[in-house]
Amino acid sequence: MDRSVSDNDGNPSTISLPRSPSRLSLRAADSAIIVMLERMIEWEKRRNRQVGSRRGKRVHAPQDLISQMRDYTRFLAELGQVTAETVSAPMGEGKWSVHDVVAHIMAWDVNFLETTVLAIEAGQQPPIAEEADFQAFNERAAAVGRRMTKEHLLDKATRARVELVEHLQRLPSQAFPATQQGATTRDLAGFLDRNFVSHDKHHVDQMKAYLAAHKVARG
Ligand code: NI
Repeated sequence: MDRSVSDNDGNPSTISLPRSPSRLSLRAADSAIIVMLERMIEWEKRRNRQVGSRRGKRVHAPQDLISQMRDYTRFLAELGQVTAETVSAPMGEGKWSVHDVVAHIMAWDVNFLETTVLAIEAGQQPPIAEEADFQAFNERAAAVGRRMTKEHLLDKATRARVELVEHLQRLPSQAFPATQQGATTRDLAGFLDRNFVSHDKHHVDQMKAYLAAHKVARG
């Protein structure tokens, strides 16, 4: 027997509803949807592979972003080897300490997981703010951090980043380039690049420069 005929006749996945169109036309509709979904998935994959410039706007592969976000925990592990004195000393006149910056990044990790990632995971479309570095929030984060020992802070900061990364990994790939609804919204991938990958790099470069200059103080 011809295979295609047997597939058409006996496919158990054929949906039969009362007063539905014929089985054949339902199957045709199913196939059309499957073809369309396959095209969308292919398009999505191609788009995600493109890391670079498109009309001046960078397009990011979610897995690259997530793995770069995970890399931050390696820096935190290195800080375990630095004395608490070096970590808690201001990096310059009137500047934050390494301790403050770690508390700052941790606060954004926790905030972003709670306000945005968990909501997307639950099928909602939370607004993604364009700018996430607010003075009051940052002051509060630094103050909270100063109540913790270096070890406690590094432990909490590491857990916060690991948890954020784990939740991001659970999101479907289509959550990343999708523009979320809201007045001042951006796509999740662009947001992760600016407010996590680039933000991490900005602060880690600062902290590494400071630590390199204070190598003598390493314990
Ligand atoms: Ni910052």
